[in-house]
Amino acid sequence: MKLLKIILVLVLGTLSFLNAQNPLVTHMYTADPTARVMNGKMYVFPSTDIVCEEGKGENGFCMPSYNVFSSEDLVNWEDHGKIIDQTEVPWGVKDGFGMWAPDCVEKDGIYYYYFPAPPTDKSAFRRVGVATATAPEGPYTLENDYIKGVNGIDPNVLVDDDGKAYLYFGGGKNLMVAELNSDMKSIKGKAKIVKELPGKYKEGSFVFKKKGVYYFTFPHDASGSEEIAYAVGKNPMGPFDYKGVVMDRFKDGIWTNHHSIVEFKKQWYIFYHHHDISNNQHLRSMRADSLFFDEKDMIIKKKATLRGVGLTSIDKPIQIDRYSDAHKVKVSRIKGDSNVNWQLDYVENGAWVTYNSVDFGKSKPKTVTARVSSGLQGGTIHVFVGGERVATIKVPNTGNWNTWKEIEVPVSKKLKGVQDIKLTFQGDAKYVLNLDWIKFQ
Ligand code: FUB
Repeated sequence: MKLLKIILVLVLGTLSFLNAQNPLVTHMYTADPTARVMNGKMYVFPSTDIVCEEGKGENGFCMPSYNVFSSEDLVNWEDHGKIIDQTEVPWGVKDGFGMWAPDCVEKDGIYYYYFPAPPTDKSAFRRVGVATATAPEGPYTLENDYIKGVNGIDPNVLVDDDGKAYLYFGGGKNLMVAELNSDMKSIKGKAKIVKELPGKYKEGSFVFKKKGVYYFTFPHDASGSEEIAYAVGKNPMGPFDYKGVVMDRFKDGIWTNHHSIVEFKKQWYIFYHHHDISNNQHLRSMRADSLFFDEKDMIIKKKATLRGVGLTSIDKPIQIDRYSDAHKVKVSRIKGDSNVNWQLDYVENGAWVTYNSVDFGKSKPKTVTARVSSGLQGGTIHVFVGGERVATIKVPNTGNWNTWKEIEVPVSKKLKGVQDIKLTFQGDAKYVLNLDWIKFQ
């Protein structure tokens, strides 16, 4: 089986193993990522966005199925493929395209996958179903019916330290909670409203526990698109005390955000989504960023980044357009490139860009190459590693802004270990160059 997998990977190449900053994968659209540490690896259970056929889906979303991804380093992601398709859900509309945000938890060696779907009995907008497996990547066996008494979207499950489990769900003015029975497939009594949360639209609850405190986090449309907010409490059923915003709302044409928060190898992360690849709010891509707590264990508000998480090794080009911070640059997709590929576009004189956590290992590269274009007189790129200038790249006019050249220059210092990179750009014209990537060799 393992050999077959290796052969498949070799044949399919980057389709199965993907090198990521943000977004995490680029070969398909992935939204609503629920990240879980399972068997020492990070698994992500997102939903899938596809382009809607006329008249299909709801609210502009067409979401037919679920894939599972995993990673050991949060950089190389393996796509384990599709685990559930809408056509297989016994109680679900076979062409509803309404497989919205899912969750998966492990209890006593069984993986319970919770997902919303439109029911054929039309009893609700969404019902929540369960599927079980003995491994996170499946195969999953679907239950014949949805969970009775659960009516809404975005299921999220917390398995508490005492073995009790709680199901959070819903979207709208109210979010709901119910204790799960020990079968993990039915609820105890009636679901109740999680009170004390701010008004206006909320959805996508994600509850985690840290040092005995329950963090109830949720996307919340407080003013025009969703910010991720949170409240804390001492009981998984509430009450919760509203604390503030975890991630500000996007203001660039995407209304949703949907997240999960997880600790992995002593670092906390927030997984969420944006419309990086498509610039279309119905075709989203999952992302991750590091998350930090203050000395009182309150969440420090996170600014979404392109750089994302993990160390970038130098054995591949560094996609510098996924920067940590930047000044006077903009990012756009490279026209005519069949892969999903971005560039720093029309970089201005005086611009700079930083890219953190590049792992040079012991490689001590001798040169750095930049893939550049310029329709004007070009300019100069100064390359700084660990605060020290190590190379200067002179970029000529390459013919036009879409004619790319790779320019290689020597590196003046022995580079090793994990370092932050900074590039500065100078030229005589306002617009100096376009930059696709840099590579150390
Ligand atoms: O992805 C469809 C819906 O959009 C999710 O269920 C919500 O949380 C929002 O992300």
